[in-house]
Amino acid sequence: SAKSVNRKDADFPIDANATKQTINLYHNLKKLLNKGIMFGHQDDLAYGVGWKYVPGKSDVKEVTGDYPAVYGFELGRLELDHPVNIDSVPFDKMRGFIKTAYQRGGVITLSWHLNNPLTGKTAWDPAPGTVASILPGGEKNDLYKSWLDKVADFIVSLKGEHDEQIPVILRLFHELNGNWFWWGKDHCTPEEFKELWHFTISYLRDTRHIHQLLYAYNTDRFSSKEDYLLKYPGNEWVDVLGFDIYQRKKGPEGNEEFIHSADTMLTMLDQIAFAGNKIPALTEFGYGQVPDSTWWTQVLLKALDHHKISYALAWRNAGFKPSGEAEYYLPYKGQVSQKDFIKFYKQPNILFQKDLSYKSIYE
Ligand code: BMA
Repeated sequence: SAKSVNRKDADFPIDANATKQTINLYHNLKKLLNKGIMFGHQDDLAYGVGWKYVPGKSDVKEVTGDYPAVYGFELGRLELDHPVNIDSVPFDKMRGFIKTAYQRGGVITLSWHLNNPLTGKTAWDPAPGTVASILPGGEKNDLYKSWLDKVADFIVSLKGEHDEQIPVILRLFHELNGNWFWWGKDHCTPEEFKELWHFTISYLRDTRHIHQLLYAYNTDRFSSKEDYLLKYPGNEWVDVLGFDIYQRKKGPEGNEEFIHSADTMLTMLDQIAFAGNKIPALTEFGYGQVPDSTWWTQVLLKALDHHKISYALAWRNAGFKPSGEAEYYLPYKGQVSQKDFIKFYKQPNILFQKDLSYKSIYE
């Protein structure tokens, strides 16, 4: 006899009214944990090293012949009604990239480096009291709600070929244990952070009735489970658990440090996610300019290999900035780690687009 399932106890997204495709995505992400780790890239379809907005182009595709499985995009400046985001990607182009990626069975995740609503400066302006100011009763709560409305409108505009809403993993207030963003470590209390999280999710889900989202909580590097969970909003409020990690130190010592740190944190993340029935992911990673020709198989793979995580998202191939400085985290054609990246690509447990399909992700 079919007993009715209590959704609170069952394995579902935190949004009890999530769309069919969103629920399917949630279950498929869990299923795929047994198959491998999906490889992701921020702004993959928008630009790469030495190019911008070439239809169909992608640095990952140029090197491997395949697209990533996960596509990250960024909402920063949407809150200001700007037509282009913080990294100069026009929002109407982004909508097109997201639709393309979705139709081929790619997973979409969005980050948001939103400005500081109290000072009007950037996300990197950690003015004291900013979080408190946007909570209900705070002087900037109305402004914050108007920003959430813009994000909501954009998300609602993401539709597939049958007018269905495109599911998105929304990665809010990332790297919350670092001190660089206004929502960061010393700039709000755990209570304030949790309230901000609850308010934001409630606003999008219950006030704006958006039901195409999975919500990702993600820290920067962390030292213990307690550290990771210090401001955790609770299992009722999060679908995906992750952290961000970058290799900063070059050479063998830097490599060892990265493997050890990533491996240690992934072990803790695996345990926390398993206990809470959540989806673990490496929500952002990179080694700037990948100066080590075998970094993919000798460093990253060693850190990832024993872990069941849903995806690993490499940060953006911004290329050469006006300052002359280059920012990229994946090889492009001719880059020193290109060959090794192909070797990494061929690992059976590292999944790119050809390993997946619309059916295996959204049905
Ligand atoms: C940072 C850098 C910046 C970028 C920001 C938001 O890590 O890549 O260049 O503007 O992310 O995407």
